[in-house]
Amino acid sequence: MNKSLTPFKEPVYVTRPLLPNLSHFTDKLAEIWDARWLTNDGPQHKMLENKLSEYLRVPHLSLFNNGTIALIVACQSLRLSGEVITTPFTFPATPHVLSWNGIRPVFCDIDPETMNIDSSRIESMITPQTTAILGVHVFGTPCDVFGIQEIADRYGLRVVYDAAHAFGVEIEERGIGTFGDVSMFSFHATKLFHTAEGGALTYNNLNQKQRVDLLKNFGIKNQEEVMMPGINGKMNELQAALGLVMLDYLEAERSKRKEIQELYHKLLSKIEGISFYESDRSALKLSYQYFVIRVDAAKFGMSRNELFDELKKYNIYSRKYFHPLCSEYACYRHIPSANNANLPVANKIASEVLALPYYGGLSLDDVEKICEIISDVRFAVGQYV
Ligand code: T4K
Repeated sequence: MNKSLTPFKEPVYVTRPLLPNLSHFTDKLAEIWDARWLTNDGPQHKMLENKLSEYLRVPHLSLFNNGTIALIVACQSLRLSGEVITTPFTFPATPHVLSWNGIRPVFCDIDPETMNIDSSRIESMITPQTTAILGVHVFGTPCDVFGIQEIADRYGLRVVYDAAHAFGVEIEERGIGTFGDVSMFSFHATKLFHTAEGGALTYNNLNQKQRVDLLKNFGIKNQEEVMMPGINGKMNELQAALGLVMLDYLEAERSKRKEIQELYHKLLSKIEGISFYESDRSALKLSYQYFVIRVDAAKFGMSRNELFDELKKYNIYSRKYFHPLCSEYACYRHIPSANNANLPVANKIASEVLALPYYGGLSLDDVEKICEIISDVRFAVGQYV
C-alpha cells in the first residue's frame, strides 16, 4: 500500500442506491393507505406505467416485480423454444431465463469495443433450432440493433433485448426499448432508476402487451376465464409509488453521474494501460449506469485481479462485472458453444474489466482520490508491506 494515500474511512462500494427524501416517499405511501389498494394493477401502478412509457419513449410497457421474471415472461410471450443465440458476457439472469424456458443458450463471442454480442458472428451460429437472438446492451451501450434486426428478418428469428443497464438510452431520439420484439429493463436497487426490486417489458405491439399482462397475472382474463399458464410477475403499489417518487430525482442523478463520468475520463485517460469505452455521444443518449475500465496488464504493470485486490486495501470495493463468463458456469460449460475457443474476445475482456464506484452520491473529491490510488498502486507493488 502506498503510505502517502490513506484508505477511505468508510467502504466505497461499486454503487449505492439513490434514495428520495423520506417524507416525499411517506406522502406517497399515504395515498396507498387511503386507497387500501396494495397490488394487482392499482392506481400507482397505472400512473408509473404511463410515466415510464413516456420517459422511455416506448408505445407500450408492462411493469414487473423484477427484471428476471420480466425476461422469463418475454420469452414465454414470444413462444421461444429450441436455441437462442446470446452473449456470455452478462449477469447470470440472461442465460438463466432461457434455461427456465427450456431453451438452450448458444453463446456468441462479443465485440472487442462495445463488449456486446458480435453481430458479425451471429449468422454462423444459426441452426434449424434457433428461434431468437437475445442481445444485452451491456453497461448501457446499445447492441448493433440494426445489424441484428437485419439478420433476424432474413432468418425469421425473434429479437429480445436485455436492456437491464440501458434505462433512458436513446439512439437518435428513439427509445432503446423500441428495438427488437421486446426489451427488458431492470429497476433493481442498484440501477439508476429503481423501485427497490422491479422491472419492465417494452414493445411496439399492443397485442403483445395484452398477452404479457395476462402472463404476468396467472393468465387470468376475468373471474370466469384463465387463458394460459401464467405466473405472478406483478409489481406492487409500494414499488410503483417508490418509482413515481424516484422519477423526480432522475435528472439530477443523471447530471451528477455525467459529471463523475467526465472526471473519470479526464483523470484515467492519463494512465497508461487503463482504457474505457466511449459511445458516439452525438447519436446517443446514455444511461450513466456503470463506469467500467479495462486493465491492460502489460501496459499498466498490474493485472485486473491485482488492481481489484489493491483497491480493497484502500476500502474501495470495485466489481469484476462480468467475470466469470456465463459460459464458464457449471450449468453451461458443457454446451458446445461455451468452449473457450469459440469465445476468445469474451475471455480476454472478462479478464480485464473492472467496474469502479459510480453513483451520484460519490463526491468529485472521492473520484479524484480513487484515480490517484489507481495511478499510484502499480508503482507500489513490492515496495510496501
Ligand atoms: N440482466 C442483466 C444484464 C443484469 O445486470 C441484471 C441485474 C439482470 C438481468 C436481472 O435484473 P433483476 O432481476 O435484478 O431486476 C447486482 C444487482 O442485484 C443486479 O440487479 C444487477 N443486474 C447486477 C449487475 O448487480 P450483485 O450480485 O452485484 O449485487 P450486490 O448485492 O453485490 O450489490 C452490489 C453493490 O451495491 C454492493 O456491493 C453494495 C451496493 N448495494 C447493493 C444493494 C442491493 C447497496 O449499497 N445497497 C443495496 O441495497 O448484483
